[in-house]
Amino acid sequence: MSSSTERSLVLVKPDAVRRGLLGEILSRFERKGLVIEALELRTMEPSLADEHYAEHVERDFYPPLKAFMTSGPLVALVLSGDSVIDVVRAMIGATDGRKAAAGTIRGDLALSNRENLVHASDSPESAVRELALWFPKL
Ligand code: FUP
Repeated sequence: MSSSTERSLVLVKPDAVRRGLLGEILSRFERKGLVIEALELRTMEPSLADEHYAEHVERDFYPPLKAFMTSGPLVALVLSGDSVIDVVRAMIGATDGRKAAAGTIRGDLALSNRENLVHASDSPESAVRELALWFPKL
C-alpha cells in the first residue's frame, strides 16, 4: 500500500463529553500513532450544524440529530497521519452503535444510531470541506 499523510476532521460528540469518554477516545487516536494538529472544545452553532450536515438537512432524522449535536460542548479535532481518513473511519465503526463491530469506538461504547460518539470525514473531499468549516485558519 502506498503511504500518504493526510488530515481528517473529527468531532468527539456531546454524548462522549457528557459520558466522560473524551480521554478514552483521544487515547485511542494517540495510541494508534495519529497526530492531533488542532483541538477545540466548543458548542456547535445551529448554522454550522446545517452546513456540516448539508447532505442530511432534508432527512427525517435531521431535526433530532441537530438538537443532539448542538446540545452541549463537543471536541473538534484535526488529526493527521498516514491514510488518516480511512484509518479513523475504521476505528470508529459503523454508524449504528448496535451494529458496529466490537473493537471499534462505536462498537465498544455506543448503543445508538444517533448518539454515536464520533464523527470523522469519510473522504478526502469531505475532509477538505469540513476542515474549512471548522478550522478556517488552518
Ligand atoms: P457516519 O458517517 O457514520 O457518521 O454516518 P452518516 O453520515 O450516515 O450520518 C451522520 C449522522 O447522522 C450519524 F452519525 C448519526 C445521524 N443519523 C441518525 O441520527 N439517524 C440515521 O438513521 C442515520 C444517521
